[in-house]
Amino acid sequence: MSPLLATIIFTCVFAASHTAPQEPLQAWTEDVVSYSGFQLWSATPRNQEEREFLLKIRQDYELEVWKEARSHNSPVDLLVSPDFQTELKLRLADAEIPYEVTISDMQTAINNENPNVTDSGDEYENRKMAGRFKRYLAAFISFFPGHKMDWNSYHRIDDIYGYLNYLADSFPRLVQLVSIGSSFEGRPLYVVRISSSSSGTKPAIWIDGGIHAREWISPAVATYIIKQLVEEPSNERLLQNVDWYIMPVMNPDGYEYTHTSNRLWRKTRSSTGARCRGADPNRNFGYQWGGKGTSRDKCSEIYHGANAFSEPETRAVSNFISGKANQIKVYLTLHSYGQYVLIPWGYDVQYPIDYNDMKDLANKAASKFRRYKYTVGNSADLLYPAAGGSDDWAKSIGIKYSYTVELADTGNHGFVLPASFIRPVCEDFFPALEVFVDKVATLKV
Ligand code: 0X9
Ligand code: ZN
Repeated sequence: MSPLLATIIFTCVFAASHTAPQEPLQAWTEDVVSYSGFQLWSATPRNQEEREFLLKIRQDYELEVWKEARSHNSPVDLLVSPDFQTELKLRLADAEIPYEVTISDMQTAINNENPNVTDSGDEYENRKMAGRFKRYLAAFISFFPGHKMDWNSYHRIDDIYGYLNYLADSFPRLVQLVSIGSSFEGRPLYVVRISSSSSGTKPAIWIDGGIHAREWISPAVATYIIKQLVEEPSNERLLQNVDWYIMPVMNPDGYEYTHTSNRLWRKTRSSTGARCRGADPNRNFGYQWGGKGTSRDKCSEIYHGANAFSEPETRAVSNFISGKANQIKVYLTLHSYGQYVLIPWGYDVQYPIDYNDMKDLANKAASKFRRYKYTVGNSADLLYPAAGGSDDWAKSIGIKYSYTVELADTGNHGFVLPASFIRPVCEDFFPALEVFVDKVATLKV
Protein backbone atom coordinates (compact mmCIF):
# COMPACT_ATOMS: atom_id res chain seq x y z
CA MET A 1 0.00 0.00 0.00
CA SER A 2 1.38 3.44 -0.90
CA PRO A 3 2.22 5.77 2.01
CA LEU A 4 -0.25 8.32 0.65
CA LEU A 5 -3.12 5.79 0.59
CA ALA A 6 -2.16 4.58 4.07
CA THR A 7 -2.22 8.17 5.39
CA ILE A 8 -5.62 8.83 3.80
CA ILE A 9 -7.10 5.64 5.25
CA PHE A 10 -5.63 6.28 8.69
CA THR A 11 -6.89 9.88 8.75
CA CYS A 12 -10.36 8.82 7.67
CA VAL A 13 -10.49 5.95 10.17
CA PHE A 14 -9.31 8.23 12.96
CA ALA A 15 -11.86 10.92 12.08
CA ALA A 16 -14.68 8.41 11.74
CA SER A 17 -13.85 6.71 15.03
CA HIS A 18 -14.17 10.04 16.75
CA THR A 19 -17.56 10.80 15.32
CA ALA A 20 -18.95 7.27 15.78
CA PRO A 21 -21.22 6.90 18.84
CA GLN A 22 -19.30 5.59 21.83
CA GLU A 23 -20.33 2.37 23.51
CA PRO A 24 -21.78 3.23 26.90
CA LEU A 25 -19.10 2.66 29.56
CA GLN A 26 -21.70 1.19 31.85
CA ALA A 27 -21.95 -1.91 29.67
CA TRP A 28 -18.30 -2.69 30.37
CA THR A 29 -18.28 -1.93 34.04
CA GLU A 30 -21.44 -3.72 35.11
CA ASP A 31 -21.25 -7.38 35.93
CA VAL A 32 -22.80 -9.87 33.60
CA VAL A 33 -25.86 -11.44 35.19
CA SER A 34 -25.68 -15.23 35.44
CA TYR A 35 -28.76 -17.44 35.32
CA SER A 36 -26.90 -20.52 36.42
CA GLY A 37 -29.27 -22.89 38.22
CA PHE A 38 -32.39 -20.93 37.26
CA GLN A 39 -35.15 -23.01 35.73
CA LEU A 40 -38.22 -22.37 33.62
CA TRP A 41 -41.27 -24.14 35.01
CA SER A 42 -44.55 -24.53 33.26
CA ALA A 43 -47.45 -25.02 35.67
CA THR A 44 -50.99 -25.71 34.57
CA PRO A 45 -53.79 -24.71 36.96
CA ARG A 46 -57.03 -26.56 36.14
CA ASN A 47 -59.55 -24.46 38.03
CA GLN A 48 -60.01 -21.14 39.82
CA GLU A 49 -58.76 -22.53 43.12
CA GLU A 50 -55.52 -23.75 41.57
CA ARG A 51 -55.08 -20.44 39.75
CA GLU A 52 -55.40 -18.55 43.02
CA PHE A 53 -52.95 -20.89 44.73
CA LEU A 54 -50.45 -20.31 41.96
CA LEU A 55 -50.94 -16.57 42.25
CA LYS A 56 -50.16 -16.77 45.96
CA ILE A 57 -47.00 -18.77 45.31
CA ARG A 58 -45.91 -16.24 42.72
CA GLN A 59 -46.27 -13.46 45.25
CA ASP A 60 -44.62 -15.37 48.11
CA TYR A 61 -41.46 -16.07 46.13
CA GLU A 62 -41.59 -12.99 43.89
CA LEU A 63 -41.38 -15.29 40.88
CA GLU A 64 -40.92 -13.78 37.48
CA VAL A 65 -43.73 -14.76 35.17
CA TRP A 66 -42.64 -15.29 31.58
CA LYS A 67 -46.03 -16.13 30.19
CA GLU A 68 -49.52 -16.27 31.51
CA ALA A 69 -52.88 -16.87 29.98
CA ARG A 70 -56.33 -16.33 31.41
CA SER A 71 -58.00 -19.55 30.48
CA HIS A 72 -57.87 -22.65 32.66
CA ASN A 73 -55.64 -25.45 31.46
CA SER A 74 -53.27 -23.06 29.78
CA PRO A 75 -49.82 -23.10 31.30
CA VAL A 76 -48.14 -20.36 33.30
CA ASP A 77 -44.38 -20.14 32.70
CA LEU A 78 -42.29 -19.17 35.72
CA LEU A 79 -38.60 -18.40 36.11
CA VAL A 80 -37.56 -20.11 39.33
CA SER A 81 -34.38 -19.23 41.22
CA PRO A 82 -32.36 -22.19 42.57
CA ASP A 83 -33.02 -20.90 46.11
CA PHE A 84 -36.71 -21.82 45.99
CA GLN A 85 -36.84 -24.89 43.78
CA THR A 86 -36.96 -27.54 46.53
CA GLU A 87 -39.59 -25.71 48.57
CA LEU A 88 -41.68 -24.91 45.55
CA LYS A 89 -41.69 -28.50 44.34
CA LEU A 90 -43.18 -29.57 47.66
CA ARG A 91 -45.84 -26.88 47.64
CA LEU A 92 -46.92 -27.65 44.08
CA ALA A 93 -46.97 -31.38 44.79
CA ASP A 94 -49.05 -30.72 47.93
CA ALA A 95 -51.56 -28.71 45.96
CA GLU A 96 -51.48 -31.31 43.16
CA ILE A 97 -50.83 -28.69 40.52
CA PRO A 98 -49.23 -30.29 37.48
CA TYR A 99 -46.00 -28.68 36.33
CA GLU A 100 -42.95 -29.52 34.30
CA VAL A 101 -39.44 -28.14 34.09
CA THR A 102 -39.06 -26.83 30.55
CA ILE A 103 -35.56 -25.36 30.88
CA SER A 104 -33.42 -27.13 33.46
CA ASP A 105 -30.59 -24.60 33.47
CA MET A 106 -31.26 -21.16 32.08
CA GLN A 107 -27.61 -20.19 31.75
CA THR A 108 -26.88 -23.28 29.65
CA ALA A 109 -29.85 -22.41 27.42
CA ILE A 110 -28.52 -18.85 27.08
CA ASN A 111 -25.01 -20.10 26.26
CA ASN A 112 -26.37 -22.40 23.56
CA GLU A 113 -28.86 -19.99 22.05
CA ASN A 114 -26.59 -18.00 19.76
CA PRO A 115 -23.68 -20.31 18.93
CA ASN A 116 -22.05 -18.23 16.18
CA VAL A 117 -21.36 -15.36 18.49
CA THR A 118 -17.93 -15.39 20.11
CA ASP A 119 -18.11 -12.27 22.31
CA SER A 120 -18.09 -13.72 25.83
CA GLY A 121 -18.76 -10.33 27.36
CA ASP A 122 -16.10 -10.75 30.06
CA GLU A 123 -14.18 -8.36 32.23
CA TYR A 124 -13.70 -4.63 32.13
CA GLU A 125 -10.22 -4.29 30.62
CA ASN A 126 -10.78 -6.81 27.86
CA ARG A 127 -13.97 -5.12 26.88
CA LYS A 128 -12.46 -1.68 26.94
CA MET A 129 -9.65 -2.79 24.66
CA ALA A 130 -11.99 -4.78 22.48
CA GLY A 131 -14.39 -1.84 22.35
CA ARG A 132 -11.67 0.52 21.22
CA PHE A 133 -10.36 -1.95 18.66
CA LYS A 134 -13.87 -2.69 17.46
CA ARG A 135 -14.59 0.96 16.85
CA TYR A 136 -11.44 1.41 14.76
CA LEU A 137 -12.25 -1.76 12.89
CA ALA A 138 -15.89 -0.75 12.36
CA ALA A 139 -14.83 2.65 11.10
CA PHE A 140 -12.30 0.99 8.78
CA ILE A 141 -14.82 -1.52 7.48
CA SER A 142 -17.41 1.17 6.96
CA PHE A 143 -15.31 2.49 4.06
CA PHE A 144 -16.19 -0.60 2.12
CA PRO A 145 -19.70 -1.53 1.12
CA GLY A 146 -21.23 -4.54 2.85
CA HIS A 147 -22.73 -5.61 6.11
CA LYS A 148 -22.53 -8.40 8.66
CA MET A 149 -26.21 -9.20 8.90
CA ASP A 150 -27.66 -12.66 8.41
CA TRP A 151 -30.56 -14.69 9.82
CA ASN A 152 -28.52 -17.57 11.21
CA SER A 153 -27.72 -15.86 14.46
CA TYR A 154 -28.95 -12.98 16.59
CA HIS A 155 -26.96 -9.81 15.96
CA ARG A 156 -25.75 -6.89 18.03
CA ILE A 157 -27.26 -3.48 17.38
CA ASP A 158 -24.20 -2.32 15.38
CA ASP A 159 -24.70 -5.13 12.86
CA ILE A 160 -28.40 -4.32 12.53
CA TYR A 161 -27.80 -0.59 12.12
CA GLY A 162 -24.91 -1.37 9.75
CA TYR A 163 -27.34 -3.35 7.60
CA LEU A 164 -29.94 -0.56 7.56
CA ASN A 165 -27.28 1.93 6.49
CA TYR A 166 -26.06 -0.47 3.84
CA LEU A 167 -29.58 -0.78 2.40
CA ALA A 168 -30.11 2.98 2.40
CA ASP A 169 -26.79 3.44 0.56
CA SER A 170 -27.33 0.60 -1.88
CA PHE A 171 -31.02 1.11 -2.71
CA PRO A 172 -31.47 4.90 -2.47
CA ARG A 173 -34.57 4.90 -4.70
CA LEU A 174 -36.37 2.41 -2.49
CA VAL A 175 -35.03 2.87 1.02
CA GLN A 176 -34.84 5.89 3.25
CA LEU A 177 -33.36 5.61 6.72
CA VAL A 178 -35.04 8.06 9.06
CA SER A 179 -33.66 8.75 12.51
CA ILE A 180 -36.76 9.69 14.50
CA GLY A 181 -34.88 10.57 17.70
CA SER A 182 -32.34 9.22 20.17
CA SER A 183 -32.63 6.57 22.84
CA PHE A 184 -31.88 7.33 26.49
CA GLU A 185 -28.24 6.29 25.98
CA GLY A 186 -27.98 8.29 22.77
CA ARG A 187 -28.42 5.64 20.10
CA PRO A 188 -30.32 6.66 16.96
CA LEU A 189 -33.90 5.41 16.69
CA TYR A 190 -34.17 4.22 13.12
CA VAL A 191 -37.25 3.80 10.98
CA VAL A 192 -36.77 2.34 7.50
CA ARG A 193 -39.13 3.80 4.94
CA ILE A 194 -39.55 1.53 1.95
CA SER A 195 -41.42 3.02 -0.95
CA SER A 196 -41.31 2.59 -4.70
CA SER A 197 -42.49 6.19 -5.15
CA SER A 198 -40.61 9.19 -3.83
CA SER A 199 -43.67 11.16 -2.70
CA GLY A 200 -44.87 8.62 -0.11
CA THR A 201 -48.58 9.16 -0.41
CA LYS A 202 -49.62 5.53 -0.67
CA PRO A 203 -51.39 3.94 2.27
CA ALA A 204 -48.80 2.46 4.57
CA ILE A 205 -48.05 -0.43 6.93
CA TRP A 206 -46.03 0.17 10.10
CA ILE A 207 -44.10 -2.69 11.71
CA ASP A 208 -41.97 -2.43 14.82
CA GLY A 209 -39.83 -4.89 16.72
CA GLY A 210 -37.70 -4.91 19.82
CA ILE A 211 -40.01 -2.99 22.15
CA HIS A 212 -39.07 -5.58 24.76
CA ALA A 213 -35.32 -6.03 24.89
CA ARG A 214 -35.14 -9.78 25.52
CA GLU A 215 -37.53 -10.81 22.74
CA TRP A 216 -34.71 -11.33 20.25
CA ILE A 217 -36.78 -13.09 17.60
CA SER A 218 -38.70 -9.85 17.05
CA PRO A 219 -35.89 -7.66 15.59
CA ALA A 220 -34.77 -10.74 13.65
CA VAL A 221 -38.19 -11.03 11.97
CA ALA A 222 -38.45 -7.26 11.41
CA THR A 223 -35.05 -7.14 9.67
CA TYR A 224 -35.97 -10.21 7.62
CA ILE A 225 -39.10 -8.43 6.40
CA ILE A 226 -36.97 -5.42 5.42
CA LYS A 227 -34.58 -7.69 3.53
CA GLN A 228 -37.40 -9.43 1.68
CA LEU A 229 -39.06 -6.18 0.66
CA VAL A 230 -35.87 -4.49 -0.46
CA GLU A 231 -33.57 -7.21 -1.75
CA GLU A 232 -35.96 -9.81 -3.17
CA PRO A 233 -37.24 -8.71 -6.59
CA SER A 234 -40.06 -11.29 -6.52
CA ASN A 235 -41.66 -9.30 -3.69
CA GLU A 236 -41.99 -6.18 -5.80
CA ARG A 237 -45.77 -6.57 -5.80
CA LEU A 238 -45.82 -5.82 -2.09
CA LEU A 239 -44.48 -2.33 -2.81
CA GLN A 240 -46.74 -1.45 -5.70
CA ASN A 241 -49.66 0.03 -3.79
CA VAL A 242 -48.30 0.27 -0.28
CA ASP A 243 -45.52 2.11 1.60
CA TRP A 244 -43.75 0.56 4.56
CA TYR A 245 -42.38 2.02 7.77
CA ILE A 246 -40.35 -0.54 9.68
CA MET A 247 -38.57 0.08 12.97
CA PRO A 248 -36.70 -3.13 13.79
CA VAL A 249 -35.47 -2.13 17.24
CA MET A 250 -37.61 0.34 19.18
CA ASN A 251 -35.62 -0.16 22.39
CA PRO A 252 -31.97 -0.33 21.24
CA ASP A 253 -30.46 0.37 24.69
CA GLY A 254 -32.35 -2.53 26.22
CA TYR A 255 -31.53 -4.77 23.26
CA GLU A 256 -27.81 -4.07 23.53
CA TYR A 257 -27.96 -4.58 27.29
CA THR A 258 -29.38 -8.08 26.75
CA HIS A 259 -26.29 -8.85 24.66
CA THR A 260 -23.73 -7.42 27.06
CA SER A 261 -25.05 -7.71 30.59
CA ASN A 262 -28.40 -9.34 31.25
CA ARG A 263 -29.95 -11.62 28.64
CA LEU A 264 -33.39 -11.37 30.24
CA TRP A 265 -33.72 -7.58 30.49
CA ARG A 266 -37.14 -6.36 29.27
CA LYS A 267 -37.40 -2.61 29.79
CA THR A 268 -35.69 0.54 28.55
CA ARG A 269 -32.47 1.66 30.31
CA SER A 270 -33.52 5.12 31.49
CA SER A 271 -32.58 6.27 34.94
CA THR A 272 -35.52 6.37 37.32
CA GLY A 273 -33.75 8.12 40.18
CA ALA A 274 -34.01 4.86 42.12
CA ARG A 275 -31.98 1.64 42.34
CA CYS A 276 -33.74 0.12 39.33
CA ARG A 277 -33.48 1.37 35.79
CA GLY A 278 -35.92 1.50 32.93
CA ALA A 279 -39.63 1.48 32.24
CA ASP A 280 -41.68 -1.07 30.35
CA PRO A 281 -42.10 0.66 26.99
CA ASN A 282 -45.27 -1.33 26.41
CA ARG A 283 -46.86 0.26 29.47
CA ASN A 284 -45.59 3.75 28.61
CA PHE A 285 -47.84 4.72 25.68
CA GLY A 286 -50.38 7.43 26.26
CA TYR A 287 -53.69 5.62 26.13
CA GLN A 288 -55.21 4.47 29.42
CA TRP A 289 -51.71 4.97 30.84
CA GLY A 290 -51.26 3.63 34.37
CA GLY A 291 -54.31 1.36 34.26
CA LYS A 292 -54.63 -2.38 34.87
CA GLY A 293 -51.59 -4.64 34.50
CA THR A 294 -49.08 -1.83 35.12
CA SER A 295 -46.99 -0.89 38.13
CA ARG A 296 -45.69 2.27 39.78
CA ASP A 297 -42.89 0.28 41.37
CA LYS A 298 -39.70 1.32 39.55
CA CYS A 299 -38.23 -2.15 40.03
CA SER A 300 -41.22 -3.92 38.48
CA GLU A 301 -40.94 -5.47 35.03
CA ILE A 302 -44.16 -3.65 34.14
CA TYR A 303 -43.20 -0.23 35.55
CA HIS A 304 -45.22 2.27 33.53
CA GLY A 305 -42.66 5.09 33.72
CA ALA A 306 -42.95 8.48 35.40
CA ASN A 307 -45.68 9.56 32.97
CA ALA A 308 -47.07 8.61 29.59
CA PHE A 309 -44.30 8.83 26.98
CA SER A 310 -41.67 9.47 29.65
CA GLU A 311 -39.28 7.30 27.63
CA PRO A 312 -37.53 8.95 24.66
CA GLU A 313 -38.15 5.80 22.59
CA THR A 314 -41.94 5.74 22.95
CA ARG A 315 -42.12 9.54 22.63
CA ALA A 316 -40.21 9.46 19.32
CA VAL A 317 -42.46 6.71 17.96
CA SER A 318 -45.65 8.50 18.96
CA ASN A 319 -44.49 11.77 17.40
CA PHE A 320 -43.54 10.05 14.17
CA ILE A 321 -46.67 7.92 13.85
CA SER A 322 -49.00 10.77 14.88
CA GLY A 323 -47.66 12.80 11.96
CA LYS A 324 -48.62 9.97 9.60
CA ALA A 325 -51.80 8.76 11.28
CA ASN A 326 -53.81 9.22 8.08
CA GLN A 327 -51.33 7.34 5.93
CA ILE A 328 -50.65 4.39 8.25
CA LYS A 329 -53.49 1.87 7.96
CA VAL A 330 -51.97 -1.12 9.72
CA TYR A 331 -49.94 -1.11 12.94
CA LEU A 332 -48.08 -4.35 13.68
CA THR A 333 -45.85 -4.74 16.71
CA LEU A 334 -43.73 -7.86 17.01
CA HIS A 335 -43.17 -9.46 20.41
CA SER A 336 -42.54 -12.92 21.76
CA TYR A 337 -43.64 -15.39 22.83
CA GLY A 338 -46.81 -17.53 22.71
CA GLN A 339 -47.90 -17.52 19.03
CA TYR A 340 -50.79 -15.10 19.30
CA VAL A 341 -52.22 -12.39 17.10
CA LEU A 342 -53.64 -10.05 19.74
CA ILE A 343 -56.42 -7.57 19.04
CA PRO A 344 -57.14 -4.42 21.15
CA TRP A 345 -58.23 -3.38 23.53
CA GLY A 346 -55.50 -4.61 25.79
CA TYR A 347 -56.10 -2.29 28.74
CA ASP A 348 -59.22 -4.21 29.75
CA VAL A 349 -61.60 -6.78 28.31
CA GLN A 350 -63.21 -4.31 25.96
CA TYR A 351 -63.87 -4.70 22.26
CA PRO A 352 -63.51 -1.88 19.71
CA ILE A 353 -66.70 -1.31 17.69
CA ASP A 354 -65.00 -2.62 14.55
CA TYR A 355 -63.59 -5.65 16.39
CA ASN A 356 -65.05 -8.07 13.85
CA ASP A 357 -63.30 -6.33 10.93
CA MET A 358 -60.06 -6.52 12.87
CA LYS A 359 -60.59 -10.15 13.72
CA ASP A 360 -61.47 -11.15 10.13
CA LEU A 361 -58.24 -9.66 8.82
CA ALA A 362 -56.18 -11.24 11.62
CA ASN A 363 -57.72 -14.64 10.93
CA LYS A 364 -56.98 -14.34 7.24
CA ALA A 365 -53.37 -13.46 8.03
CA ALA A 366 -53.04 -16.28 10.56
CA SER A 367 -54.36 -18.77 8.00
CA LYS A 368 -51.12 -18.18 6.04
CA PHE A 369 -48.97 -19.62 8.80
CA ARG A 370 -47.95 -23.16 7.94
CA ARG A 371 -45.40 -24.18 10.50
CA TYR A 372 -46.50 -22.45 13.67
CA LYS A 373 -50.13 -22.22 14.75
CA TYR A 374 -51.19 -18.81 16.07
CA THR A 375 -54.22 -18.09 18.25
CA VAL A 376 -56.21 -14.98 17.29
CA GLY A 377 -58.25 -13.00 19.80
CA ASN A 378 -58.68 -10.10 22.16
CA SER A 379 -55.52 -9.31 24.05
CA ALA A 380 -56.97 -8.81 27.55
CA ASP A 381 -59.12 -11.87 27.06
CA LEU A 382 -56.40 -14.26 25.91
CA LEU A 383 -53.51 -12.96 28.06
CA TYR A 384 -54.26 -10.35 30.71
CA PRO A 385 -55.32 -6.69 30.85
CA ALA A 386 -52.29 -4.42 30.41
CA ALA A 387 -52.68 -0.68 29.84
CA GLY A 388 -50.34 1.72 28.02
CA GLY A 389 -49.53 -0.70 25.20
CA SER A 390 -48.45 0.56 21.79
CA ASP A 391 -51.22 -1.37 20.00
CA ASP A 392 -53.97 0.32 22.04
CA TRP A 393 -52.41 3.73 21.48
CA ALA A 394 -52.19 3.16 17.71
CA LYS A 395 -55.82 2.07 17.67
CA SER A 396 -56.81 5.10 19.77
CA ILE A 397 -55.38 7.54 17.22
CA GLY A 398 -57.44 5.99 14.47
CA ILE A 399 -55.25 3.27 12.96
CA LYS A 400 -57.98 0.76 12.34
CA TYR A 401 -55.93 -2.42 12.01
CA SER A 402 -53.67 -2.54 15.05
CA TYR A 403 -52.21 -5.81 16.35
CA THR A 404 -49.60 -7.27 18.65
CA VAL A 405 -48.03 -10.43 17.30
CA GLU A 406 -46.48 -12.76 19.83
CA LEU A 407 -44.06 -14.79 17.73
CA ALA A 408 -42.83 -18.33 18.42
CA ASP A 409 -42.52 -20.40 20.40
CA THR A 410 -45.22 -21.47 22.87
CA GLY A 411 -42.84 -22.00 25.77
CA ASN A 412 -40.32 -24.76 25.09
CA HIS A 413 -37.60 -22.13 24.80
CA GLY A 414 -39.54 -18.93 25.48
CA PHE A 415 -37.41 -15.82 25.08
CA VAL A 416 -34.26 -17.91 24.68
CA LEU A 417 -35.28 -19.29 21.28
CA PRO A 418 -32.25 -20.93 19.65
CA ALA A 419 -30.87 -19.14 16.60
CA SER A 420 -31.73 -22.16 14.41
CA PHE A 421 -35.40 -21.08 14.75
CA ILE A 422 -34.83 -17.65 13.21
CA ARG A 423 -35.22 -18.69 9.59
CA PRO A 424 -38.24 -20.98 10.09
CA VAL A 425 -40.06 -18.32 12.11
CA CYS A 426 -39.25 -15.57 9.58
CA GLU A 427 -40.18 -17.66 6.57
CA ASP A 428 -43.43 -18.74 8.17
CA PHE A 429 -44.39 -15.18 9.07
CA PHE A 430 -43.55 -13.27 5.89
CA PRO A 431 -46.34 -14.61 3.59
CA ALA A 432 -48.99 -13.30 6.01
CA LEU A 433 -48.02 -9.75 5.08
CA GLU A 434 -49.68 -10.24 1.70
CA VAL A 435 -53.04 -10.27 3.46
CA PHE A 436 -52.39 -6.87 5.04
CA VAL A 437 -51.10 -5.47 1.74
CA ASP A 438 -54.26 -6.54 -0.09
CA LYS A 439 -56.43 -4.86 2.54
CA VAL A 440 -54.38 -1.66 2.74
CA ALA A 441 -54.21 -1.27 -1.02
CA THR A 442 -58.01 -0.81 -1.06
CA LEU A 443 -57.93 2.04 1.48
CA LYS A 444 -57.60 5.75 0.72
CA VAL A 445 -54.98 7.98 2.37
O1 0X9 B 1 -47.42 -7.70 28.09
C1 0X9 B 1 -47.07 -7.24 27.00
O2 0X9 B 1 -46.59 -6.12 26.87
C2 0X9 B 1 -47.21 -8.12 25.75
N1 0X9 B 1 -46.76 -9.46 26.02
S1 0X9 B 1 -45.14 -9.74 26.25
O3 0X9 B 1 -44.99 -11.10 26.70
N2 0X9 B 1 -44.40 -9.63 24.85
O4 0X9 B 1 -44.62 -8.77 27.17
C3 0X9 B 1 -48.65 -8.13 25.32
C4 0X9 B 1 -49.22 -6.78 25.01
C5 0X9 B 1 -50.63 -6.82 24.49
N3 0X9 B 1 -51.19 -5.53 24.29
C6 0X9 B 1 -51.71 -4.76 25.29
N4 0X9 B 1 -51.91 -5.24 26.48
N5 0X9 B 1 -52.07 -3.54 25.00
ZN1 ZN C 1 -43.05 -8.16 24.51
